[in-house]
Amino acid sequence: MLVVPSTMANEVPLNLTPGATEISQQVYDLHMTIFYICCAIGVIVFGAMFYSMLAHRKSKGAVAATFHESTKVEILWTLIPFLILIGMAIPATKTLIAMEDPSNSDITIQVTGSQWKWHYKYFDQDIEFFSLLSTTQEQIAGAEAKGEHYLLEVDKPLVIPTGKKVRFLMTSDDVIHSWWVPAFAVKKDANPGFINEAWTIVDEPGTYRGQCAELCGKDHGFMPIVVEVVTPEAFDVWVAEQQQAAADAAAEAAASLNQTLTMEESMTLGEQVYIARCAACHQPNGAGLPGVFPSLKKSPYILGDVAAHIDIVVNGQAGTAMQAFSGQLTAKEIAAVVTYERNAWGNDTGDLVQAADVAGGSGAEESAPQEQPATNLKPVTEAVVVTVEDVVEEVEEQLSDLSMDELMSKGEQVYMAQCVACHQPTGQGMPPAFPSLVGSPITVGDVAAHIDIVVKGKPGSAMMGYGQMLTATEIAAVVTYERNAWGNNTGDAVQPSQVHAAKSGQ
Ligand SMILES: [Cu+2]
Repeated sequence: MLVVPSTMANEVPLNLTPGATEISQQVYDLHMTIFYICCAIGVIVFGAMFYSMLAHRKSKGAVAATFHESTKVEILWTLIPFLILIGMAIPATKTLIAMEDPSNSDITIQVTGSQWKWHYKYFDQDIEFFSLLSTTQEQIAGAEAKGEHYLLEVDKPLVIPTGKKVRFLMTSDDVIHSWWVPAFAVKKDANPGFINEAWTIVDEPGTYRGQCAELCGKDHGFMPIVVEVVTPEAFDVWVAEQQQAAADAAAEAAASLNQTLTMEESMTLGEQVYIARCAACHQPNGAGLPGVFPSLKKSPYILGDVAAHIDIVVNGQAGTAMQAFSGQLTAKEIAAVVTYERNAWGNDTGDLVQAADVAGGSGAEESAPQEQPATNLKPVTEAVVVTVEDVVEEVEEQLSDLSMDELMSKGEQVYMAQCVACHQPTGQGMPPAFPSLVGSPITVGDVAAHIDIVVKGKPGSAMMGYGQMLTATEIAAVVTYERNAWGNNTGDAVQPSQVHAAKSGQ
């Protein structure tokens, strides 16, 4: 083990541990047998070497033997290693065969690795759940003291009974992971598209910990394994509880479809879900890790169509790391996290999504009336926020004229943040979906029309209205940038006051 938590360091000597199962004991014994054989060979070979060098040294008058090609010696030095290898292969093969024999198991559990969590499914008990790291972000960031089981604790451990043969079927949803619990001597690769088998019988009740042992990406070190081994009676109780909990959850999920959460309730639940499920990639502040995990701040996915946003959370996005969360989260949780994303970090859309919007999927007709009051509310909520900073800002904007250089550098920033995904860094777009801005009638034509399309968007196209998202200065800058970059060279410097007129006319 490369990484031994400091609290465990004194319990873990440099040697393998015997583990907690018969198989792990066999593996340990095998390891020790081979180790002793190696020691014996080392002692004999080095002993013979040093004895020969000392006893037959030149200063004692030793004369080298002159014999050549001794058949006897050649047979001996072939036969002895051969016998040693056979002697090692017999117990090793026995142990390996025993490890690879999952027959006559009492319980079968499918273990699916995914970036970056484990999914357990009990075949006969009809139980399945995800097991996620439960170490807090504060501990990881060093803002809090690290707990005893730092990075080796999960929200929902795997539970198995003592004395029963448990068969594991390992597979993966994405890349290769490896399910490793040292105390069971189980370490098996989980490959997408394949099923590997392993098994264990544990006699000692207790908590056993392990880790993913195959480098599987960014959070490889954050998908630990915890197995609770309990008595068969306690296991039966646990199974009954889980089945009851699953039934309750199903009933609650059904009930939640008719339930309407307030914005506050939705934001609180949404934040919890976001931090647990989304923050690893999109970051706690929504900024993502651009280039790999897109920012959710003022992103077109978030500020655009609600149904499309829900769809991407429910079904994932093919060809990207964005997973489908439909099997992992309830409709209520998805609704809350979508609401959270649409209102956190300055997104402030005012959209409140309910579980019914998510469960429908096809519920476009259901979500339509939902959206109506939400959009009606928007100017109210925004007006409250707007008065404080934005008015001051806009007054300032109207007073100050910006230089061409200032407009161009700010405009480039805004363009790279807001426009580049569709219109591309070179302004060439991706025709026909996203038109080129190089020499286009919009960017070299009438300035007022250009401002108008940026402020209000273009109905029937993917072009959104940026009037609510960007300040007048930002819009002025980006319009200036578009009119002068990539050889457009119109020489037009658009001032915030020009945009302000268009924005207030909205
Ligand atoms: Cu992994």
